[in-house]
Amino acid sequence: MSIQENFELAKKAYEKWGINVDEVIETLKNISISVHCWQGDDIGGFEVNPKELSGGISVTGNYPGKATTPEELRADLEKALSLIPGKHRVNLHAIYAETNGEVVERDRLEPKHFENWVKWAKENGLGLDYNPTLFSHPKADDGLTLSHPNEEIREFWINHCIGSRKIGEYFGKELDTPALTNIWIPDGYKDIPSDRLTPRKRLKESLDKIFAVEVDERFNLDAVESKVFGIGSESYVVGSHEFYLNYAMKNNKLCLLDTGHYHPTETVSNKISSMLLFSEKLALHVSRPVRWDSDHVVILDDELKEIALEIVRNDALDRVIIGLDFFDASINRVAAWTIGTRNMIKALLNAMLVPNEHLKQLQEEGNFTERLALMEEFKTYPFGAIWDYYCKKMGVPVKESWLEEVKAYEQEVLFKR
Ligand code: RNT
Ligand code: ZN
Repeated sequence: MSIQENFELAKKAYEKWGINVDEVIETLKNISISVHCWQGDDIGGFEVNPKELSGGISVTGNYPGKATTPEELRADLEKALSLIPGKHRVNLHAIYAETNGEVVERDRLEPKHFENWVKWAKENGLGLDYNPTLFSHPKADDGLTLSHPNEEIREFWINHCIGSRKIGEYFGKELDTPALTNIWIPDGYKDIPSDRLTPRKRLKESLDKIFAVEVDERFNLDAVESKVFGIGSESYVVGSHEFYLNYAMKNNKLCLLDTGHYHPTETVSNKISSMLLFSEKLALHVSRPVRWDSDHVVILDDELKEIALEIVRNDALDRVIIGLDFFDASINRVAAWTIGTRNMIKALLNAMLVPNEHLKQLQEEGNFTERLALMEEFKTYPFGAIWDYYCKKMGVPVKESWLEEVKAYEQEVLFKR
């Protein structure tokens, strides 16, 4: 049976439940995922004197072919994006600035250092998002940045974050879609602190200074990302969930929830509705923690499906900014992007192909038997047939055929590096 025939049959099955498949496809087309550039080069970046990755995060593996120049990284991203249906965004970090061989300290970075990225984004119809880089730097060697006891160090990072918001604003203006500028810091202690309050007070003051600078919200949105622990900050993280949740609420900033940054039995899917009741917008870093915040490639697992369901059933597609955050150097990096991003889109499609209103109603009526029965039955509805049709319609490879393109690219480009 052809893709079209399979699609027609599947469509009928969904239509029985009042799901308008054509509408679902139109909606899906307009959802942009923010694809993180750092999967392409193991969070290396292009600084003139690059420092080893620090900040308690880690990339393992040495699969050949990683991008070592901006041109290579953009080419690899283009390849991956050509295998992913829809129009998306690319998420940059400050270390991906292009300074023409000149050493430019991070607190001196300006929009001009990202001109090539913006030009490329325009050519490819992409939006851009941004992150200041507060790790892999001598001034972050103590494991403290915005909360550092030394004022000069704090000032350096404050200025870096202020400059970053302006770079975000520049992206938003140039590309006609607001950039999300997300602040994540590694600050914390390996061992039990004797004072938890003082570093948090300093972080609060630093953030106040960063956000005191006026940046146009039409072009740049500010987010803050919490964490529960990192390598070397096992006992205490300054920017904890409660810290940023309160900070964001009081100061009208976005909270960014990373799926690897909570206790193992705590899920982001269960937090989304609570966040949406109190904030207009919410940002996500969709990742896959395996035993710890390991940043594995996102797979179509129960939690990913549940996250997508929460966004869709709460009618929040335009309120949740979906970004990805994983880095695996043990497999082909273009494939990693493709697998993870296609899965995020698949999860959203799956969520739209569920009779969400009917299931809500059953719950309201206390009919938990039917709620469970239908939720389970829908797991084996022919959602793959709709996905295949969608890929075909969007002009990207259907099913696993994208793998052939990655293999060819590997032979022709990646292995020759
Ligand atoms: C680290 C955070 C952070 C980084 C990226 C590179 O635990 O998740 O978002 O992964 O900024
Ligand atoms: Zn993250």
